[in-house]
Amino acid sequence: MTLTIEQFKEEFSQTFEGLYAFDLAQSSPIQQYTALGNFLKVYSSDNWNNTNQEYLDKQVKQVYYFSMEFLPGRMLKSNLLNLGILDTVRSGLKEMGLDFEEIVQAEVDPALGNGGLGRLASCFMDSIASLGIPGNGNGIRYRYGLFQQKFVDGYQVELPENWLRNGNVWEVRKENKAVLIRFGGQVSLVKGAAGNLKPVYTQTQNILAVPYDTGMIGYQNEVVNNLRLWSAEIPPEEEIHYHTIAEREQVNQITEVLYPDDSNYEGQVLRLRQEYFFTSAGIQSIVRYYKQSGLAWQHFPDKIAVHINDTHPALCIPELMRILLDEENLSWEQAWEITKKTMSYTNHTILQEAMEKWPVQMVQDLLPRIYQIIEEINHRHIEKKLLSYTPELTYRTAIIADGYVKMANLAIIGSHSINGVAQLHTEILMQDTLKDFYQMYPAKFNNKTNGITQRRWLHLANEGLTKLIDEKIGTAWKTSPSELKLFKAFVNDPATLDRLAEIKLANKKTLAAYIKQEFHMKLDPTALFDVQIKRLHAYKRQLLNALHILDRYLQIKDDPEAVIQPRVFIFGAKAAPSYVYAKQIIKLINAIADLVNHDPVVGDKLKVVFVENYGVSLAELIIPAAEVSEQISLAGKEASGTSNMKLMLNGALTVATLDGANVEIRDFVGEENMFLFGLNDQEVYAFYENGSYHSREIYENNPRLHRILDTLIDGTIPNIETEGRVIFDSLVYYNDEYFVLKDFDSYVAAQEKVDQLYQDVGSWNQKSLLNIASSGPFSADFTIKRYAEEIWKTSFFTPGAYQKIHLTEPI
Ligand code: 26W
Repeated sequence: MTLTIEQFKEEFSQTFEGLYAFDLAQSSPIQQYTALGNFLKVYSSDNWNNTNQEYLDKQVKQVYYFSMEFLPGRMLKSNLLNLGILDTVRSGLKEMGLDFEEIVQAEVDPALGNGGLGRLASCFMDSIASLGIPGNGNGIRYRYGLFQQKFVDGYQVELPENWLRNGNVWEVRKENKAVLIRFGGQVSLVKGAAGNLKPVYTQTQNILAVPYDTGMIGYQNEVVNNLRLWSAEIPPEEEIHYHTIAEREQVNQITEVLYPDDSNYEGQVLRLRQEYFFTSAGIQSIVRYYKQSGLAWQHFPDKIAVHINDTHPALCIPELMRILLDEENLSWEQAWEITKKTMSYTNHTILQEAMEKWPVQMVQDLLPRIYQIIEEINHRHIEKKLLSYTPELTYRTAIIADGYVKMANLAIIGSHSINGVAQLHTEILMQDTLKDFYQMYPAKFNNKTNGITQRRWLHLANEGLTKLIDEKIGTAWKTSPSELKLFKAFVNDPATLDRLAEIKLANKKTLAAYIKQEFHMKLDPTALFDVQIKRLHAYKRQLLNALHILDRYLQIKDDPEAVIQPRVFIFGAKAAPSYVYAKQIIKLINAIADLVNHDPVVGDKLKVVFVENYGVSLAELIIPAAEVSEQISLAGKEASGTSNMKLMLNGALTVATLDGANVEIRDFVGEENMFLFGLNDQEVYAFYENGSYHSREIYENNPRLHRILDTLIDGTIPNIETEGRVIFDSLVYYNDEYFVLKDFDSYVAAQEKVDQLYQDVGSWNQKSLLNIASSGPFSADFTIKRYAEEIWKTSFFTPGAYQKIHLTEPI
């Protein structure tokens, strides 16, 4: 199916008129965008329908990726690209006198996630569809996304994100596919006709889960998969029972807002309601779908794979058990076999404070039947494992212990596969965090290093670089990411290196223009652009970056004449609203920015920009302009990281600890092409074990650092009386939990090397090119291929079209 510019103009105009019944010339960008979205929905509807139909007809195995979070970013451009009509539509709109970029910007970026976990889920959706894997996303249609961040006097303020204000063109409400979810009440087991026990529920609260489906369009392969997000409503037949506003509100609340926390577990019942709501809805709809096939239950795992993205959807396990036992009358043994074979789980964090565990009483009250099933799973697990393992070890793996239901333990016991998200992370899980389970189930453990989609993060975000790469090595890298390595052949080609530098400069200018417009700050685009973009968390050590900035500031003040490489430090980060320390770090960085940016002695030598409201769209603007990528978490803490991969793909050089996927980045690009520093994870563990780290000694014995730290409390930085003191104390008197002071000297040394290398323009560009050329292995296409082959056992089924993705494993 090819679309000519003329056809597009004609059909688009018709769509517009049909929707709005007035002249296109009078329309707003939001209306133009809405019409274009509608046009695309119709344009891709055959593919969507055919994909569904073929999956059904051929009874192929399908994967369901359950995730509390998705961060798809704006979809217009990527849908156009994937449908192969980006250029046609762009030209058509131009001929019609419309501004394509303005239309693109009119789309809201749906912030239905916190950070890495949610964005990974969306990169995976792109790769799953692009590889032609029968796969579906399953999540929550939050009425409000992650808060909008504003800075007021340097403090983070959170505003509601009403992303559905102008509707959502991509979704299709399917009220005919709704399912009922039961909460609370009492459950008793009564003997059924066949002699088996059947639960009888009384006084439950019934909620309707209504699905909204969005097509996940594969890259030029005619595949359109499905992302299904659930919304909570009062069941029509029960309207009569909901008298008060408060009662009605309680229902809406379930899918009202995303929990804005990605690091601190809060045992709130509303979150547990959300988790059960979307897992039950998803599992019920899968079972209903499967039953259409008429196949016997034992084939369920041959047709269905359910993936649990972190522990948030772990209730998939008891929910499938419930349906198989209570509604389909299977025996426990049959149901358990099927459930285990169906489920697989990814762990995304080793932070103890992020581990989900629910008070027993809460689970019992909200989900009485589910609790009974979890209890039985736990009971059988303990009984069985006591035969082969010591009681100590066995009880450490209990799902229910100390008055809590431990979700990671449930996810592990109920799945056939458990994976970490980078080699080092998986190693830490096996050797430390989950070592008891690793001893019990070594074969369940495996690694799947994260990846990112090169189509959004290079092709769409960085058209200049895409054009250069296409010219040099052809376009195959879009579907065969390992081809990017061919770009290495140009490492000694001055013309290519010059072009690379020109493209980077152009991207820096674009970013500078945005920053000028939005934040009224003027940046010198020839300064070095240094970027740290990720959620704000102490372990990610934005503070280390801040201390280094202060170090530079003091040097400039000491010797204003000294020649120094001008640098712009760019931060993007949201802090969880309840995470006081993280918010204090934001205030500190904003205060440093205020001080530094307005000091005439400093001028262009040093600028600090903290962009407001960081998210996918801003990332698309910042990443192509980045020259240095800050990946400076304390070793052993960052499960993988994915901004590291996106920045590398766009030619930034990485300053990094050996943490998460940085280790593999080092393996592929070589340590001579990045700037490593700091303790490694073993050294950190050794300090934990022997308790020999004393940050105060560093403060006392390191004059340079002493002076920097004093600026936090001596008035050098205005308006941070409280924050400066708290942060100072955490570093000096509370023993610096994340070893910021310990790693400071080696961090500064690495940064000095950055400056030196930047003087050598040719070498810098060569390393930048090598980073781009070495980033193919971090394509989500590879990651997904490994999930599909090794965990889900799904086929690479492509309805109608020729399978376009060619994945030769990178070396
Ligand atoms: C409080 C409940 C909770 C706990 C953990 C909510 C969300 C989480 C997530 C696991 C946090 C998260 O996003 N983790 C990140 O996952 C990325 C994708 O695998 C990794 O690249 C990051 O290193 C990891 O921090």
